[in-house]
Amino acid sequence: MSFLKNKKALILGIASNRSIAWGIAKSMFDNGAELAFTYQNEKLKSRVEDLAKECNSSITIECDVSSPESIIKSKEELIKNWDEFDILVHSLAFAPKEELEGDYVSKTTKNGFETAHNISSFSLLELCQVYKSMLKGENPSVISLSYLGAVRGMPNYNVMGVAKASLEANMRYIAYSLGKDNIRVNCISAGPIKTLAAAGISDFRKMLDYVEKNSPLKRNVTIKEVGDTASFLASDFSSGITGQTIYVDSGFNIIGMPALE
Ligand code: NAD
Ligand code: 0WE
Repeated sequence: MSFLKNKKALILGIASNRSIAWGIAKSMFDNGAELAFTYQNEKLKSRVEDLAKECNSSITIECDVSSPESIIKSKEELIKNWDEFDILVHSLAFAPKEELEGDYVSKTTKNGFETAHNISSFSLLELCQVYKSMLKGENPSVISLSYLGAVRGMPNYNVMGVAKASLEANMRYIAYSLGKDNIRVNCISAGPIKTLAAAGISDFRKMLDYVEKNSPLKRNVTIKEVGDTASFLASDFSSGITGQTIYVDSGFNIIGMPALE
């Protein structure tokens, strides 16, 4: 299939071949899109270059969303390769590690709250502000990644849950604003997946087991499944969809009670 033929996608958020952004890149490439990638810092550069090669891409650009200058520089680099593009994938989040364990009220700091919101939510708006003038295809699409902790209380997810609630509301306001430019903006709320961002999170294995036991599909989701949904949201097949949070979570978000046996 090549329903993304003639579309160009900029992918932010690859840290390894387990990254959700890599599942998205692979799916979009397999469906015919042309890709460009950003990496957060020098440490991730060669890894992203190697993965870009697997998608026949040599466009890899540094972009640290904590720095407004870095975002602007990334656009100046991209424009050397592309006049315009169709798809922007925002697959990144960060909160200081200490904030992702223990009791929310006791442990959350002003600095942790600010960092989580800046990196995980505000960055989506800033990227849209900077890249809006280049998002000029037939049906441009912006996609971000969220998690159920945005709308439900969860152990340990803490300030990241509040930042994801902000991300989802931010996504809706950006969708409202950019609709007149025919740019669609949506989130995918993914179930838990063992990526670098999940490494070292205490009890992550228990969360995967809980989803396997209690979700309607009785299993966890893969980065390929998240990637294929992102391909749909990037494609002309979803041209009437904007401002939505789509769950790719084996149906876990709909359950009312854990399995009884
Ligand atoms: P990952 O560690 O592979 O990716 C996180 C990415 O964020 C990394 O590439 C990292 O470089 C990037 N990043 C962090 N701070 C940055 C900054 N200042 N500037 C630029 N990039 C920065 O982990 P992942 O699980 O693939 O996470 C991708 C997205 O998916 C995140 O938004 C995460 O919240 C979301 N998500 C993850 C899960 C899960 O269980 N893994 C579930 C639902 C949603
Ligand atoms: O969004 C996430 C994780 C995002 C994340 C991960 C880290 C780990 C390393 C943000 N910041 C950091 N900071 C670090 O220093 N997920 C949806 C995965 C995740 O993380 C959890 C989860 C789940 C699920 C943390 C606690 C509880 C559940």
